[in-house]
Amino acid sequence: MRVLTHCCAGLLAASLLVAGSPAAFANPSDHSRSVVPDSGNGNRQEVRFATYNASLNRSAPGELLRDLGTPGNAQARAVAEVIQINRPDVVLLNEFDYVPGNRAADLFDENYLRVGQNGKAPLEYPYVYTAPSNTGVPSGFDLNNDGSVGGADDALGFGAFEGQYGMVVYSKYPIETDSVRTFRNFLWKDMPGALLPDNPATDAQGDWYSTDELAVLPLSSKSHWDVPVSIGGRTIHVLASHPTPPVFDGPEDRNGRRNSDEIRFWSDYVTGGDVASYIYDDAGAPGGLRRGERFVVMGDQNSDPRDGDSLPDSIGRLLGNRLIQDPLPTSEGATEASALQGGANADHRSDPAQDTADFEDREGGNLRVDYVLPSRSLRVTGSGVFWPRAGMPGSDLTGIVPFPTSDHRLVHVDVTLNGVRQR
Ligand SMILES: [Ca+2]
Ligand SMILES: [Ca+2]
Ligand SMILES: [Ca+2]
Ligand SMILES: [Ca+2]
Repeated sequence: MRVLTHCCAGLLAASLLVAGSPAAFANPSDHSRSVVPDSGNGNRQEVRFATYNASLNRSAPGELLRDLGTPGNAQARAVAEVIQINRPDVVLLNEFDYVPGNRAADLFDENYLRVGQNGKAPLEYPYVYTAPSNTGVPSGFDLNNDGSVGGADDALGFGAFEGQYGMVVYSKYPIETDSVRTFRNFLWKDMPGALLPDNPATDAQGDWYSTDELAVLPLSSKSHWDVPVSIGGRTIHVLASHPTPPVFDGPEDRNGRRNSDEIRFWSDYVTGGDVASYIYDDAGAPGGLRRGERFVVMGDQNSDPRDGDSLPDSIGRLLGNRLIQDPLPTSEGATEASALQGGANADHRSDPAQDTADFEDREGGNLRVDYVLPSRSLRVTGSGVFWPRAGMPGSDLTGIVPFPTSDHRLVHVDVTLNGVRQR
């Protein structure tokens, strides 16, 4: 199943869940990342960041709420087990339908993450952030130029209903809710050099979208969020998004072009200064990150560095930003799957060990699309993709079509912070 990924932007809708102690670790692998006394000032703290396109999207409004309302949904249980095995401190879930009032996000926490799945230790995330998505919001225009107005393809972001394919951040550390910035409403046309698509049937250039359409069309197919997380007195900006897949369009490549610019947004944002001066958030505040801020770009970017259908250099521009480091997470399962599944995988140029999604293999093949990219100011101590080889523990959770969890795999990166305040 090639699941679409389009996501959101929006109102500040973080909620503080049950105020359990973030330090109440319940698993040996958690202890390995707990506070360690440092020889100098303060302490050393290891923090695991993860991104996971969990495919917890449904085909109609209300369905996810119903599935998460009880602890018995098989897919949600398997997704929670994957998270409990990997035990991230901060995790972004893509393809998680947004329900106003954070209801779906809260139910997944309460009925799944806080319940030990299949013998795994429960997880407590006292902090969660989610917000509305552009997916499924009617634009009022014929954005796909098929002669009629309405439906998933004419929405501000592809989606059958408002909030479909949304996203959510769970954190063991406090989210600085008052400082969250969202970029759901930033207009695509306001990005300098925007790759606006062309209608090949007309002489005019860059005219796939009319002036009236460009006046309402956001850059973000879902949303772009800057979610600051406070860890021992240090702030790390979690930069979350889910650019549109670069497919499901025509020769004009409107989705490929939007995908590329959605990724470029974060490169400009972390560069800051004049490069980011065109950016404005949903509250009207201009600009990008200040120099020296720590950050982690996370999410399903729907772009492989060398394979697949995204525009050349889409993810490459982000990976090549001198402020960003790429820990190159890998798994043994991805290498095995590429060889076993063959087809398009045989012609791929990217190292199959870095693939993070198991897509169809006739034309597309498996790709690296899910990323955790820390700022160079953070010290990386580990990384990985949760994709066990067939028959190994956990392989029943990744599986093959039809997937028990998702066609994507959880990606994690560990960083060490020095000189943090003891909690
Ligand atoms: Ca249409
Ligand atoms: Ca034209
Ligand atoms: Ca495949
Ligand atoms: Ca591949």
